[in-house]
Amino acid sequence: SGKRLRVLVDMDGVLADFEGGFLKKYRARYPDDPYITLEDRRGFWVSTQYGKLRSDLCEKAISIWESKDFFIELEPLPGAIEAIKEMARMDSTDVFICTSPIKHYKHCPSEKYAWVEKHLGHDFLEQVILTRDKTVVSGDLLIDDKPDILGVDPKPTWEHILFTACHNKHLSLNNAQRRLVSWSDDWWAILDSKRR
Ligand code: DGP
Repeated sequence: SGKRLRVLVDMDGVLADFEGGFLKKYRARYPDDPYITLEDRRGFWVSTQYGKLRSDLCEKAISIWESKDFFIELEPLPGAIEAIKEMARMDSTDVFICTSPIKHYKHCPSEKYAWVEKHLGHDFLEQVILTRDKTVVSGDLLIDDKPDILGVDPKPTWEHILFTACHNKHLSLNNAQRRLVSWSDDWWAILDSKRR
């Protein structure tokens, strides 16, 4: 067919190691407070699980990702940079990074652009979509580690592929939902399945 494939790729937890970066900086800043290992992480919202551990830890967790340099210093996840570069080079394929900035906007949005420039190059800034509502963005696929992606459009155009992360690996999915376990997994097959 002559139609192009549009792939939306989430940033935190899919391209950038938000969870690892968070834990490292949380432990460095609050060495005497308890923490949750990545093995024990459950639920998308880090602050919710920390708040259940001890109520004051909710705001301590938030203080980490609201700090300057948190987002720019996140490490790429294994294979992520190579995969998205290869995907962007494929014929008839348009790739966009679709990411929700936190509402504390002092550092996060600019550092997300800086991260893309640092790891993917200046030209890739053309592909960045910052939105708090991914349902209004159209595409064939959305690769994202958040289990429930909701917004004003009840019927988004994309198929959500759940990218496995420490917080979602124990979840059982609906029969229909598909996963990408890591960037070593067969993402080419998922794209192929949408081309026919
Ligand atoms: P996205 O991955 O595009 O859906 O963006 C979600 C952002 O929220 C990402 O930067 C991770 C961050 N995040 C993780 N846990 C929490 C939390 O408990 N509270 C807030 N405000 N943001 C969180």
